[in-house]
Amino acid sequence: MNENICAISTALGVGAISIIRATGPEAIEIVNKIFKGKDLTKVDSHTINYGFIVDSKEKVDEVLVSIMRAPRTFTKEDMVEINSHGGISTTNKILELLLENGCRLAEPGEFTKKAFLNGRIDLVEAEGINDLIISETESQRKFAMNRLNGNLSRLIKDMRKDIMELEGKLEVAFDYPDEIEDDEDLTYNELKTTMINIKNKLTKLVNSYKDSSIIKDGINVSIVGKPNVGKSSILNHLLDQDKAIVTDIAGTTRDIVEGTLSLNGIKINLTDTAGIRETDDLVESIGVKKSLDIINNSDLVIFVLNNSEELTNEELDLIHNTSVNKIVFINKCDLDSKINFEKLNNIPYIKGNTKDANGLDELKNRIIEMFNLEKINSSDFNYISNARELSLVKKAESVVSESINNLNATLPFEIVADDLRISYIALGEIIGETYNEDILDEIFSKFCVGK
Ligand SMILES: Nc1nc2c(ncn2[C@@H]2O[C@H](COP(=O)(O)OP(=O)(O)OP(=O)(O)O)[C@@H](O)[C@H]2O)c(=O)[nH]1
Ligand SMILES: [Mg+2]
Repeated sequence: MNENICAISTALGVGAISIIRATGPEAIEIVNKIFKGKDLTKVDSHTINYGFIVDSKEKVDEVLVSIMRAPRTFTKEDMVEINSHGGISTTNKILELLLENGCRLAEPGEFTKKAFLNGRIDLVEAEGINDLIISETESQRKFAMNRLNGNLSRLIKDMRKDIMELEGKLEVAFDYPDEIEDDEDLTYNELKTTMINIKNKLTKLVNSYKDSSIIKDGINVSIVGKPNVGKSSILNHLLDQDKAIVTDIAGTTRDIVEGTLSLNGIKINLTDTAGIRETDDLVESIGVKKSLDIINNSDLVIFVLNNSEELTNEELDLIHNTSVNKIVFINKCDLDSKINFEKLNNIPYIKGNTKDANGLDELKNRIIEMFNLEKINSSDFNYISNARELSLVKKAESVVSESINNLNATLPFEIVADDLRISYIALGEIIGETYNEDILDEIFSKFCVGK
């Protein structure tokens, strides 16, 4: 923990500025050894200092060095940030000098790990930092900021406080049963109400996991149908770019074509597929197999039909036999229709054409409705975000449910209190009140080096 670590914190490449960071009890002394300018060991905390990084006497770069002394820093240890000119060789050279002078190369996320171990942030907030760094959409950013701001941590801490109080009351009741009658506050009903309240909050968190996966990973949408119905044209329109090749030759798309768009701030991972048909062409048949596989890995399938051709049994079978969410898009509605709509058997459809971009807004709105994207985007973003948190919240939820049952069954207060303690510990694990090294390693290994 007390080691001095360093890393390049900006992306390594050609850029105006790079930041090389160091933290630890001797971080300032180490940087001072390779700095020509003021004596950094004597400057005030939270100052930016102009000078040069030097190797023996040779100037390596002209830099600005931020000095931040413990404990008012990200890691709660002394911290130095060197703003150098960007570029691969200068940045690497400065890192090399820090390594030669006593720093060790930081592991991924090690700065944040120090911040956690030194009690500056909890685990939920730490994960929020990484979520923020990797966020691509507006809702991913809001979601990450909510964690980083400590809103989810507060919710969990409040629940733990309620559980602790409840446990205290139950223990009093167990130790001094006579006092129950005298103490108006301590009635079964009140205890039960508090426990049900906690249980409801936990259930809400468990249910939030679905929405948080949508925010974090986006929605996988595939565009599927016979050759030449206009799948690639639809992809290009939705992405607003000419990503996939469009021709009037059936079998143009042979491999998948992917792109992303944002709907209500949520990432939509769109996949255009090879038109599905029987074919002797080896390459095309592999593409067709891929198309069929993709259907089952999608959150939503857009089945495209050609308005100017009759519906085939293969198309109907595919639509009816697909169990994932689906939207039927009848394309080429600028042409005369040959579709027998009755055969669709009440499956809802959208009519449109890509020539005038008709029906595509309706298609987007249907996706927004189907996945409740408006609600997700206007919610409080107090969601749990990964399998670790989900399993711990589920554990707490089931134990609280169990203790409500035990209270109903008038089991001894001691048993109810024991169960509540288990839920208290499980919630504590989410914020890192208790942890083991493996869990920390797993969490921080996903971070960038230098964060
Ligand atoms: N009239 C009309 N033609 C369209 C429409 N949408 C696409 N097309 C034309 O239909 C042909 C096939 O379009 P694509 O988008 O390549 O069709 P696809 O389904 O991707 O075809 P494959 O990749 O072969 O499976 C092209 O000539 C398009 O210009 C439409 O709404 N109306
Ligand atoms: Mg195509």
